[in-house]
Amino acid sequence: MLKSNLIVDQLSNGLNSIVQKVINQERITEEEGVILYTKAPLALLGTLANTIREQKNGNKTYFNKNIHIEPTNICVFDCKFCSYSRLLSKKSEAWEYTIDEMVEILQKYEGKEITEVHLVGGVHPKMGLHYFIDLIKKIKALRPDIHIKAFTAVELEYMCRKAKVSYKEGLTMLKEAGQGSLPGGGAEIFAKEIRDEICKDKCTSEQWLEIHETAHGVGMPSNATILYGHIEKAKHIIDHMSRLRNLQDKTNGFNTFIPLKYRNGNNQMSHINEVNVVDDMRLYAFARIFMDNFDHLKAYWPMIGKKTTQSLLAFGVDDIDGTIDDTTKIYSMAGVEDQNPTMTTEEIIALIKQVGRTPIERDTLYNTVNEY
Ligand code: V47
Ligand code: SF4
Repeated sequence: MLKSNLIVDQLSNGLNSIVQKVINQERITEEEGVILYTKAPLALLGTLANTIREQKNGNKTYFNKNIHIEPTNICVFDCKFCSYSRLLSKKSEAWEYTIDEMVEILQKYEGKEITEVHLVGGVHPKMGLHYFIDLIKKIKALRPDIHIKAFTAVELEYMCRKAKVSYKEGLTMLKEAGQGSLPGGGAEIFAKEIRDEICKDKCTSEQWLEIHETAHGVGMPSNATILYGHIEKAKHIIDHMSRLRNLQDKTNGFNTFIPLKYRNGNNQMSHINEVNVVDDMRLYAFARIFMDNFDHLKAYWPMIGKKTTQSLLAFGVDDIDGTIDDTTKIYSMAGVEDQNPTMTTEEIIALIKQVGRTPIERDTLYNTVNEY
């Protein structure tokens, strides 16, 4: 139990009973979540989140050694927040790698200790299920030891539909080729009224959840995300987290939850201001409190920035993703500060140690690779 009765005594009744539940390690409801998220002072959210973080993960802060391969930025969909995709009509700013070119990217890492390839891109009409099965087999042939975390539910929905296979069939074929898990992208905001505004034409929330449930069923764990800080309200954030919490109760197949801050560079929603760092901290701390059945909370440093990542290690976060080696364009195209995201192992270790945490290199499934 937390010893913060002094703080609790000072709170108004509505908040007091909810905070007491959190202290007693009882699950809070969606309604209670809305009150806590909107009314609790930041310091209180932070104290609760940090206590839960330390109960679950102690002082440990996880990172991994990974690279991203982004097969293409051509996409048949048109999400309003996306700074990265190019429609087929705007091919001048687009790329589409061949399988050989992607294998060559990986060949450059021969002898280097990366444990994960994060393979995600736009939804290209000509890159289908069998193309990606071939790619995965070739990556595995080159580096059998590497974990392939590949394809958002958005890409999977499209490739299964085009190949006329069920999600279970498609995911089983990818798993047999060597895919290990799914990343968390494409979730955005599940509430229909918001999803219809920001990304109407891609997979629905129900399809996203069904694909992740099916992946868990065939033995592939996955991550989950939320895209926050645009037109959504507190009730949409909590509805989103609640749907993920319910699925986690059912399958226990999610490795981590990753809040993604909306960045407003070069997209159709650029008129929307980005939220401030206090809003970031509230969101992460609340996620740590509400998502009680998730073991890990990840701050993806290329998107949120290195300084905020350090602060978030006191607000519930226990994982900061990987070394990346400048292999992703998603966030640099959205205007983030760090245009060439890469950190050496030494830099990641220093970033974590500077704020008094213990760096742990993990693999994709959170097995310890090295302690520092
Ligand atoms: O689904 C796109 C987001 C996601 C913007 O699973 C944006 O380990 C902010 O999911 N501002 C894809 N976000 C990336 C993703 C991810 C990244 C790192 C690790 C993992 C993991 C998953 O990027 C999209 C969307 O939510 N996104 N545009 C933008 N302007
Ligand atoms: Fe395509 Fe993904 Fe960008 Fe949406 S977020 S337009 S699905 S690349």
